[in-house]
Amino acid sequence: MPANLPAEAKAKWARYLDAKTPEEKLRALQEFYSSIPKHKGTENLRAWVRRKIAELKEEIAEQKARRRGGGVSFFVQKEGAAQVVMLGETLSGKSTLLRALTNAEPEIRGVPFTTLKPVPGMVRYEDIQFQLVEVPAVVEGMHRGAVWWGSRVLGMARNADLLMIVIDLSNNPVKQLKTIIEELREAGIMLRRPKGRVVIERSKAVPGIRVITLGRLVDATAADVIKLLNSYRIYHAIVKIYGDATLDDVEKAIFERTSFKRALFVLNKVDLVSAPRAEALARKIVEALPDSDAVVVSALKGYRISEIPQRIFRLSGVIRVYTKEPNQQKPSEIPLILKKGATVADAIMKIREEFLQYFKYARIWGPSAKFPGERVGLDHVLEDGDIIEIRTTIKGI
Ligand SMILES: Nc1nc2c(ncn2[C@@H]2O[C@H](COP(=O)(O)OP(=O)(O)OP(=O)(O)O)[C@@H](O)[C@H]2O)c(=O)[nH]1
Ligand SMILES: [Mg+2]
Repeated sequence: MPANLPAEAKAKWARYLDAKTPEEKLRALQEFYSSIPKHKGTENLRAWVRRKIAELKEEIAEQKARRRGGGVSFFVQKEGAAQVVMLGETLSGKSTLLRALTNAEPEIRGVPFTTLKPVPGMVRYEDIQFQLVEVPAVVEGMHRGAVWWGSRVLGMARNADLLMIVIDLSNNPVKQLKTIIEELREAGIMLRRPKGRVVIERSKAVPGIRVITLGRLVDATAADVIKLLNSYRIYHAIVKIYGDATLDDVEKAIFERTSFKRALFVLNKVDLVSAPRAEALARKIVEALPDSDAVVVSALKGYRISEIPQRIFRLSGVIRVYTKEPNQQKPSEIPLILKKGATVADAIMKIREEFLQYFKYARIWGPSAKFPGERVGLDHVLEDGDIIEIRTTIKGI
């Protein structure tokens, strides 16, 4: 970028966003692609759209195969607070870990490429659960079709909330790390956070466009952001700005191209190697990728496996917020799952979007409250463990 797309292309993009079925999306995206002018500024965008088109084609082919009753389905419905996709070379111990952490029972045979379709399981952490999904092994060159599952696995990684990267310490771990990071990079999945980040949540319930600046807009005003979004025919959305973001970053966010992922590196089979060297490697990984985490384990012996759920929770960036009815003492037992940085408005969107229009104020108990029962507005940022009570102008609520 900057892409400086003509109005025609922007209109086509709007049509893609409104498309419902994969077939409609594919058609709209192909039309969008042909309306993008070819120059240096649109190179990345065009590459990204081509990738998206290829993925949609696969999704459609997979659906067809499923309807005929054949083919392997790669779609795993998200469950729990976040979906964690396990990536690793074959025999790194993904299935052994999945068995140790969840109730899933994937096959373990000690033979390469034993797992050839996604296997999900649930990991519990305190009062929430995460979904862990083992997928077929990472292979060098998979992004350009070295194996048939290549783009499907990478697609699942892009769709994941968090990655778990499993490394076999006993078999040239540095090479495995390089291969996996390179395959991800080629697929547009970055493990390093960009300087600024923009999240656009489209919702018809939002009256107009709300720009929430949690960081800084470097080269533009909120009015510029609204103008840009309107030029893409986006009229109802919450735009969140983190870090130092530019108008370019906002435009990238329109195309959902920021696919930064956090990863938990699980360095497995420490029972076969020197533990201090393994720990040194773990430290090096976190130094190089400060948004990631690394832990040294033995899935076979159960060594330090119990640390994994908490590390997943910390990396997932989810917070738990408990709702309370006015005039009641006890909050809900099941928490609302929100993202770190979520506001009262986000919590309301999860509970009942219509409440946004009738919102009066919220009361907060817990970590984000200055004092128990503090009255706050829609922009108040919530924290893990908060209790929230919502007051609206609707009688009795
Ligand atoms: N010594 C040792 N062996 C392990 C450990 N974890 C897994 N293994 C062994 O490594 C082999 C492969 O384990 P799997 O869990 O099947 O590996 P995978 O990554 O799921 O492999 P694919 O599904 O084929 O990609 C099996 O023989 C396991 O018993 C460990 O911590 N230590
Ligand atoms: Mg396996």
